[in-house]
Amino acid sequence: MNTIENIKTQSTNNLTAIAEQFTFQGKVKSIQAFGSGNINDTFLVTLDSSQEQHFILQRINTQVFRQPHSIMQNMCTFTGHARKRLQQNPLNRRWEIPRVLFTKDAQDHWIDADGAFWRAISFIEGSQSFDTIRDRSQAGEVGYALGMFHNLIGDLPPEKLADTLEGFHITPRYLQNYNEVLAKTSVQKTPEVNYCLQFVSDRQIFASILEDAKATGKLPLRLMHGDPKINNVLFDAITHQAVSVIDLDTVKPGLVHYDIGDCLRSGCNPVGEETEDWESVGFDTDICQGILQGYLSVAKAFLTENDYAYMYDAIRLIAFELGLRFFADHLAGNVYFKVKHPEHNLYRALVQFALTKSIESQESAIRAIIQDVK
Ligand code: ADP
Ligand code: GN1
Ligand code: MG
Repeated sequence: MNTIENIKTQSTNNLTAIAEQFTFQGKVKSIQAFGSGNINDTFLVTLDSSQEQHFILQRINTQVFRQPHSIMQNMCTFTGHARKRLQQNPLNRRWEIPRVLFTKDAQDHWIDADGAFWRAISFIEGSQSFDTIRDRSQAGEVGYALGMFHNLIGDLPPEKLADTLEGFHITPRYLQNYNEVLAKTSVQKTPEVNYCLQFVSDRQIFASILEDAKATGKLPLRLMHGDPKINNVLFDAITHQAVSVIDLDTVKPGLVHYDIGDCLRSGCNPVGEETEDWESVGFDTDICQGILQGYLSVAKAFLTENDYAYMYDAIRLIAFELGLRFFADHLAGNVYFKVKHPEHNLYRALVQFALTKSIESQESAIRAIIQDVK
């Protein structure tokens, strides 16, 4: 099982030796586990240095990202491009692009004695991330952050970036994988499992809505972030403005709708995706309006009529898709997402399905918001 305990096996000595590969000035003072990601392992390295005092060290989960070199390639291409854009046209507010840090022998990664793949990125000082949105103004900032990200990547041709995670957000592929898992697993039919089985079965046809729109040319292939859940947006600790979008492993060709859906499904769930009280889960339309207003303050310029037409479906689909991914992983024995206990992915699935239901029950209100803000 992919438990947090068996992932965090790295001894402090080993971690220090790995961090030192990326350290040019000062000594490594401390290393602490950081963040709450479901895939990679993240550490904050503190240096005894008068210059940069921190950096982020990450072990890439190579069971998920099979070609970690192409992730680093994409990250260097995107960050270089965005930095150039900002130098040419500076913004009138703080905005940071994380820098890839290199090793002493000029590599963008380090492979340790056990074959694990490590990389380092600059730390955005004076910033913080949140698992839930606390008010309308923060919602606007989250939307602005996604819009700024799409704006900065929008003039990079999609073919400049590699596909770092084949099948990511292709909902019919997740459905196919789910059906394969079901066929080879003897499922213990608890009431919760039965509920999930029925929930997925009722939405089989809907699953292909964005892929069909892509295939028929209604939605163009663009570059996307892939994982803009709200804790991947950093806020200035003093001004509370959004200052960066991080977690760039899934920046690759795709649909901006995957990002819009993911940002809204994570931002508009005030109890957060890790709650075990799935009956309290609901989609907050006020936050939705705030996020969309912030997003469109930057993104209006590059969105088409069709883009707006598929926004509601994107919100519904990405919540459903994540529930399906969690549920399939539960059935498969927790092989993809890190878990804290054996039922963790089942609970997460129930949360996303409750959110999907809440989205479906507010379809007209959400469609009206999209019309209103566009
Ligand atoms: P994961 O893939 O595990 O989600 P992230 O790259 O999102 O990893 O990092 C986990 C957390 O660490 C983030 O939510 C954020 O709080 C913090 N973090 C990551 N990168 C940076 C950075 N460059 N500067 C400041 N904080 C960061
Ligand atoms: C994973 O790594 P993290 O926690 O930022 C997942 C996302 C999910 C998210 C749900 C590569 O993101 O797709 O939306 O968990 N990332 C990958 O919390 O699968
Ligand atoms: Mg993250």
